[in-house]
Amino acid sequence: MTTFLGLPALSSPSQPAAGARPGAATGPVAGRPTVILAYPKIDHEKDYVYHWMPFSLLTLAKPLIESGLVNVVLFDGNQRDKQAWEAFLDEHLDAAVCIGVSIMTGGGQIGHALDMVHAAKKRVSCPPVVFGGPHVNVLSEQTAVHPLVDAVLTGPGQNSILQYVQSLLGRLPRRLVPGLRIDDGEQVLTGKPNPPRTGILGAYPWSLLNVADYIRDDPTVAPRTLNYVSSQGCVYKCDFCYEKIYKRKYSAMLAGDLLDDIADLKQRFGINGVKFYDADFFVNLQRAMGFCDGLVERGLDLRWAASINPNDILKARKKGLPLLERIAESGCSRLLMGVESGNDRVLDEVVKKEITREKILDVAADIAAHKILGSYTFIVGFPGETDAEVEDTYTLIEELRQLDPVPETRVHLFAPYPGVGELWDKAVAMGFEPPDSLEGWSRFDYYTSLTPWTSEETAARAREATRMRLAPAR
Ligand code: B12
Repeated sequence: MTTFLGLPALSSPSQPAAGARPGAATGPVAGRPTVILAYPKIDHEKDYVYHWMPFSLLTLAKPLIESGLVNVVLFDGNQRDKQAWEAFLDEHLDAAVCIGVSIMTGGGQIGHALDMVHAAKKRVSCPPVVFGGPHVNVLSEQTAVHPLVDAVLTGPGQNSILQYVQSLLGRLPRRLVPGLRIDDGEQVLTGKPNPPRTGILGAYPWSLLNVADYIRDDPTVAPRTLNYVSSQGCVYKCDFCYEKIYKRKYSAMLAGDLLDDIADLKQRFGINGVKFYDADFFVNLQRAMGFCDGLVERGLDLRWAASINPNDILKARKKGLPLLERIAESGCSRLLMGVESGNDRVLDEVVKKEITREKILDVAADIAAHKILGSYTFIVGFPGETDAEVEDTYTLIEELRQLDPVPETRVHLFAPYPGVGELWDKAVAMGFEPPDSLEGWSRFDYYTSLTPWTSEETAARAREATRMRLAPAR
């Protein structure tokens, strides 16, 4: 392992301090080791027009930069190609203390990750490669044993990456690194647990990326829309969902901090739309209302979109909070909601959605009455789901499409997420054979029929019922 002499003191950061306005200069400081963070390409759906920011890695970069211990550089494989990765390695590998790679299951990202690491490992100066991200959080062991992987970090990376780097620099014993797992073939080294509470997000180090590359014309939001993530985790129990790994713990930015960040982005990059990619933006109703009120009070004049659980709307009603009014007044143009099924047995027993078909229709009508575009997603092909139950989903879609504005609808095929919920066990018991290696997972495609009980006909019907306003040009 490379050793570094003359390391700067931990307490003397010269890169921006915690809470500094995002995007303040994060230029490299001479003599410091570098942490390379890599976001491998995702093979987007055909005709996909959007650009996504690697918020996972921006979140990790923050504590590293704030420590003053290392320089951080970020490579986004969704923006740059293989040749650019080679040039990036030429520039940064010699000073690198490690390469951190983020992977999620599906979308071919794992395969691209392996290609990138393979290219790095061909070079003599390649430092340890550590994997993290949603796929690692569900299959850490399988990832850790892969020959191209030196270590994995499970759980929220902002609470482990600095400690991992410190351990590489000989400043911290490995057993104190949260979520660490190293499998060198002879022994397995594990660190202390990394709890699911993620801590506060936001004030992302934007200067690690060219923000302009991520601004897009979104026909459902605004011509200059940027993505944003303001919370992690979710309090609901939906049995198919990856968010269960957070054990229903939810961490979110305060409304004021979020507004400060958004105002700053508007001022510096001229954005006029924000699309939130929080699992559920509205878990904390007071925060959500505070955000809406703040947008109006500050005169930010933005359009925005976010995901909501139908129960958030019902809870707000119970508390007498005018949630949808405020959402609409503050410029929200679109609410995305996982409806999952139109059948009450499936909603209750299979999905554990804690909602009924009748209430979904009620909530969707309320959204439409506020002139907000509803975007509803469904899943068909659950283990044990009958044809009649699937039919209920399609009749619900037809009913929803009578609303004005006519909602978007998207039908997904059920894909078992490794290790998440009873549904995974049921799927395996019913003959679903999960891949047993990273190579296998790299070919796992959520948009084709994955389970033995799902026919090509079912898949074709789901595609047909998917009606989204995707491309601005259309
Ligand atoms: C935005 C997004 C996308 C974007 C791309 C993301 C990007 N940056 O390029 C798009 C739209 C392209 C996308 C696509 C897909 N996505 Co997606 N996506 C998300 C979403 C909504 C937000 C991701 C995010 O930025 N989160 C915020 C950051 C801060 O959290 P994070 O990514 O989890 O990272 C934390 C940890 O995982 C860890 N970590 C992450 N990377 C690393 C790396 C290292 C080294 C370390 C130490 C730690 C670490 O630390 C981070 C900070 O706490 C999540 C759901 C969610 N709310 O997280 C789903 C999610 C990641 N997507 C998921 C999936 C399955 C997909 C798809 C494969 C399928 C689908 N139907 O959506 C497709 C792929 C497209 C295709 N053709 O097949 C799943 C992943 C499940 C899994 N087991 O991996 C998620 C969790 C959604 C869900 N609840 O099911 N997605």
